[in-house]
Amino acid sequence: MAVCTLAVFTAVFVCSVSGQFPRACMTVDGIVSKECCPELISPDGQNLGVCGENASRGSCQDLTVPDIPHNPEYPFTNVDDRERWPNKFFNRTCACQGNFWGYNCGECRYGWTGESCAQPAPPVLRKNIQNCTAEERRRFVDALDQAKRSVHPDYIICKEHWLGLLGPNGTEPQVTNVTIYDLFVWMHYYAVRDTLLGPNQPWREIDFAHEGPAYNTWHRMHLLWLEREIQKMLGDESFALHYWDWSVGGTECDVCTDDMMGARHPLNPTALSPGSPFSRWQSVCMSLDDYNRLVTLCNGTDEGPIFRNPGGNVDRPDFRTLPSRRDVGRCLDLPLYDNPNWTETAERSFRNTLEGFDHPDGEYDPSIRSLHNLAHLFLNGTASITHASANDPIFVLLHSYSDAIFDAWLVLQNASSLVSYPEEGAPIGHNLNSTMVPFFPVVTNADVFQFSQDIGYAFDALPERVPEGPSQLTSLEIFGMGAGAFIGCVVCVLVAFGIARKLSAKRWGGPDGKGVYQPLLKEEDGRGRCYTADTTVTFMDNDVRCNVDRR
Ligand SMILES: [Cu+2]
Repeated sequence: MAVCTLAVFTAVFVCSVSGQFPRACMTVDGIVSKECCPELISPDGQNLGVCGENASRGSCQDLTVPDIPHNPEYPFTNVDDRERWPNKFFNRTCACQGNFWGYNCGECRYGWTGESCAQPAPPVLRKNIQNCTAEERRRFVDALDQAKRSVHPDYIICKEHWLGLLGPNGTEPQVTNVTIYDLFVWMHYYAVRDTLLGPNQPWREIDFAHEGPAYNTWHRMHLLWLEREIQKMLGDESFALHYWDWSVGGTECDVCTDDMMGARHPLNPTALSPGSPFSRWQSVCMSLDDYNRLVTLCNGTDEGPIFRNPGGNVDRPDFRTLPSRRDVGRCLDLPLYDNPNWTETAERSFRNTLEGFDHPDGEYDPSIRSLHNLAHLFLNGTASITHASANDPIFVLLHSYSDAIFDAWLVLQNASSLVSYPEEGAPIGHNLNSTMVPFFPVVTNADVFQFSQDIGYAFDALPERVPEGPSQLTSLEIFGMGAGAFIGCVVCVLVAFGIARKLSAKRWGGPDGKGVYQPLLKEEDGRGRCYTADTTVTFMDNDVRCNVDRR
């Protein structure tokens, strides 16, 4: 039921109501009928019918999200409006055909373009912001700033969590406008927030975006969403987010400069420099405790400036240094995507290690915060508060790099299938085919467990495994290794010479006889996508070239 009454709200919510949905569906009729199937109007003003039906784009159909068994950490049923997302709100939505997509089938699926969405889209290129020109950085900063100021044309948020989504008289949906960037922040808060069992009775053991297998897929979708919204805002399909390689900064936030994410304020160590537009940004969705106390939701109002004090946490020296390249390399070596019990205590889990609850080599340690978690905590401010972290625009760059590590892992571990991604038993919302809260139209975790280039973007470079570096060794060890290597080489040459003489008719091959070069996955699949670790990707106008380096 989308319409709650006081009688219904007793000890347990039967129908808490909130979410981010198309403006077109948040009418009294839409909310009561639980149907969200808006008409599609073409750019030249033609009415293409409900879900673009007249143009064979889609049709209005039942959407029943299955109740996939999740782990018992969340013990309730029908208490939280995010369960079986988005069925508590809508159970009839547009089902789009082929590669059409969107709440009214007005867009293409990620990775596709063209009038009939039949052409593979050339991946947009996400670059290391340190390698961007001054002009590229300016464009990126301006785009974020514009998104912070532009009201979202199509989506609105509900500003009440329960009783009275339709207002006191049942005739006035309690919804409000939100800017594009603030909706990005709100979605993160909404996925993270507690279940509200009653005034000041939050159930905290729930998080649809963290501490489970969906960590990577959820944040990937979150960034994809923002990237596309900015593309639409700018009218530029080639716009790409960038990333911050946080594995090289050591004790410095090297993107905290006024031409990137904002320098430190000269007089206030926890504020942003007035030379950055981000110093004028206001945070939203900060007051989680108040929302819990009042049983309400973040309504998108301003709650003070962003604060940040990179490396400045004097109480926690272990949070004063960023993760290292070696840490990234070690986590890329973990072959399993995730491991039971698929939470923040999972051991030898690539996901849990990248998320930062394990040591970089995969060993679980409740006291450790590494990789992604450490990068957040290093920033020591708004970006370190889970439910509010997306307010600091550095979140975009930080997660974009986490996503690059995920992509590198997919390539390196030859993860062409969903190996070790649980189909059930993960925390609520984290199973493979669970719909991700609060994306609408619905997207499952499986939908984005793919190579980035299959869903429309690529990175200028992927993080790599790091061999044990000579910097870790003493000079005596280096000398010893050098001498050993020399002797080893001499022995090898002699042995090889002997074998070559014996087998002079045979070509040098790998154990399977096919040669030593083995692509991890197919090199190209007809869409111009490049998969192997030894591949460099060149972007030329609308063309992608794969150059395979056969070392
Ligand atoms: Cu997050």
